[in-house]
Amino acid sequence: MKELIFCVILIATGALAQKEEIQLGNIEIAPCPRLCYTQWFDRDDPSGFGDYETLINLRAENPGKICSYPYSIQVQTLSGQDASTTGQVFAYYDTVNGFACVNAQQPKGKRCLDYRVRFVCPCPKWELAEDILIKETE
Ligand SMILES: [Ca+2]
Repeated sequence: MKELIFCVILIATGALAQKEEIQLGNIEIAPCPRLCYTQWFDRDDPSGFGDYETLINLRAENPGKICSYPYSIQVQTLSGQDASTTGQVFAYYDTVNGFACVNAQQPKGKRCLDYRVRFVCPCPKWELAEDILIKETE
């Protein structure tokens, strides 16, 4: 995460413009990875114990689609409302476990809403290759 924040700062200040590597004094910095969102995943409904969008299950069901170390996770309801604004309680909501909303943990006996998740990962190689191809043919 520290690297990502550093990259964002560098990008914001224009320090990375058109450069594969930059030098700050004597410190050489590797190029920052380009980041992409994965597709949205909605593998569970809250009809049982809750809505379990866990990384272990998502990876098993979508091989190769989620990187090993996502930079961040985004969660929203199927209608597009951000999870943090629903007032519901979450068992976990992170880039290690994924996301889970447990019905029994919700206030006033309410059931979890149906959520979907996506992750920020380094862009897939084919996408980068396409980008390079476009630049070469311009
Ligand atoms: Ca769901």
